[in-house]
Amino acid sequence: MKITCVYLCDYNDRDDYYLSLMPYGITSIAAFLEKDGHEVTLSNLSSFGYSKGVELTLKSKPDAVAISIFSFNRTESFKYIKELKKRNSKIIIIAGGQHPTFLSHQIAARYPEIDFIIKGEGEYSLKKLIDESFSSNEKVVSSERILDINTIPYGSHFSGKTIGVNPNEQFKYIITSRGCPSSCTYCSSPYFWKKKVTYRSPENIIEELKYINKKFGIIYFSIRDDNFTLSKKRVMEFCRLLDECGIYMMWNCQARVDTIDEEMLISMKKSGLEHIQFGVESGSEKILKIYDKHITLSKIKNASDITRKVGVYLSFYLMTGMTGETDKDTENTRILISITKPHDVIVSPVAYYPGTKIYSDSVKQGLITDNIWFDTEENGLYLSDEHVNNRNIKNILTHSTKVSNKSRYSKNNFKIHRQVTGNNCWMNFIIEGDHYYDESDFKKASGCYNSLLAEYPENIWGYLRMAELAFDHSPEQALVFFKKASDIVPSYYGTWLRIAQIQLLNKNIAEAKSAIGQAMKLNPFEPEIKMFADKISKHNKS
Ligand code: B12
Ligand code: SF4
Repeated sequence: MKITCVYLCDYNDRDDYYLSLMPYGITSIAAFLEKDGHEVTLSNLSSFGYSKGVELTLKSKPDAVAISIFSFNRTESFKYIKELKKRNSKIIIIAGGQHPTFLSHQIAARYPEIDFIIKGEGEYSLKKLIDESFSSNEKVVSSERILDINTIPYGSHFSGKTIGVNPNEQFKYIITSRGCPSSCTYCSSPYFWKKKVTYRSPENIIEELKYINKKFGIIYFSIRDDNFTLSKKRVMEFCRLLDECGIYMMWNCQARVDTIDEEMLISMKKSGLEHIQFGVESGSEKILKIYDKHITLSKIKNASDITRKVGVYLSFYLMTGMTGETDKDTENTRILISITKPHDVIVSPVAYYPGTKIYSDSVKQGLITDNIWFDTEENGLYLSDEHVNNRNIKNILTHSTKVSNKSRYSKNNFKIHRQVTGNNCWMNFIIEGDHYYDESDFKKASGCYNSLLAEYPENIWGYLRMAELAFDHSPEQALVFFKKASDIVPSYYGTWLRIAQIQLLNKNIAEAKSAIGQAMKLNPFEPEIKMFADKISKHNKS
């Protein structure tokens, strides 16, 4: 069967990096259906808008369209669905994802254009519908949890036709587990995954990393699990294998502050962890209790201290605008930032999402009804008014910038990092070298990167950093380093772009053209590559 797997964000958000990215779930569904023998197109229509998106979809003549809907892209998605059905009523439309899972019956009643709504984990339920040629009389289908997620292909393994998908960006976000045992009141994960966690094995994750490294030249990845550090045993084995396989990818992940310890963080850093994001949410115990977060300020401080001691960049997710939150609570968040010294913070206003306790409590109390999702086209529906949220966000961000400027890692920190991790940790050289680079102390930076290469001659990051250091004053030397980097990971587009730039500086037009052609082949989506390719072609003509 011909199936198109679709995602599109609101057209106004088309330039927002995160909103315009395809969610992992729909890529997983596409890879699964492809493995099952179907002709699948993976279609990210975010940059086209619903109307052009429909045109593009019709061109590939699908029998069925599977669309992933979140709350923030519901309006554009529903417009797309209506238009698609109007243009070709024979196409079967199946909707799934977080938003339809929790509002299935309301959506089914309002959108007769949708043939089926699948609640929960979609792979096998969708397969069943297809295998039965969509003969089910039930419009809303519930899914069973997949017990062994190692048996399904990972999203990046999809090899069919794509529209609007940049694999270099898309597939660097990976999911290694599904679900979370906690029950924070603002999050829909506990209801969606019923608090049951399923894990991919460390071997399975490493296989994906080797694959994306080789095929797409991805050298930095991001683990987006609800809480990657939930199982210490799994994390330790993952880090051991990643370290052992010698691909030297840098990475980041998100975690709860109560599920990390020093030993784990050391292993993570040694395997390439650069940056950890903790779900901290607030510096007020009162607000943390309202969120049912089950963490304390002392746990937050402890996790932050360990992170700074081991020498990984520390980042907090924070929220503001909870009902009952006062200026005193915001002040407590500022105090927490001063004490814990995160390198960066991300602050979001508390939003209603279906499937969260905050949402169902507000419905029960009669404060809102499910109609809010249909009566307004707003992407985000927030608990507090915009003015208060914006003021608090600005307040916290301004403070955090001041703190992070003062609390960058310094010489003393580096000494401790080396003591804690031991000498065999390549990330120490990177973090230390980058610090000196930012301070314009190029001699010291070069010392760090050189030491890295002396110990790890196959580490691409060492060559990339040395090349950047040499770029302005010694392009010839930079070229040597970039060429070495391209030998290690030939499919990384960034190296080819830089090689092209140096070749143009050296007036080697043919070499510049060849290198930019290579970069363009590897990543035709990158604006800088396109611009440079245009520049070279103009150069040729003149
Ligand atoms: C990873 C993640 C991200 C990553 C996404 C990276 C990527 N390329 O995937 C990043 C950091 C970019 C991100 C950003 C945002 N996120 Co986010 N994110 C998550 C998180 C933690 C995991 C999602 C995930 O991949 N899960 C694993 C996969 C396998 O599950 P899944 O996506 O749900 O897909 C399965 C099912 O839903 C279903 N399914 C999905 N689509 C379809 C379609 C069909 C046809 C069928 C049959 C089935 C089906 O089958 C899939 C496979 O089993 C969830 C929380 C959670 N636990 O789900 C929040 C979550 C999805 N994010 C959320 C939000 C709000 C956002 C942002 C808007 C935040 C912001 N303000 O910028 C942006 C939006 C970006 C985007 N395009 O999604 C909300 C969405 C709430 C809602 N109702 O809309 C969630 C649920 C967190 C929450 N608040 O509770 N996010
Ligand atoms: S916010 Fe994080 S820890 Fe809390 S329930 Fe959601 S995924 Fe789990």
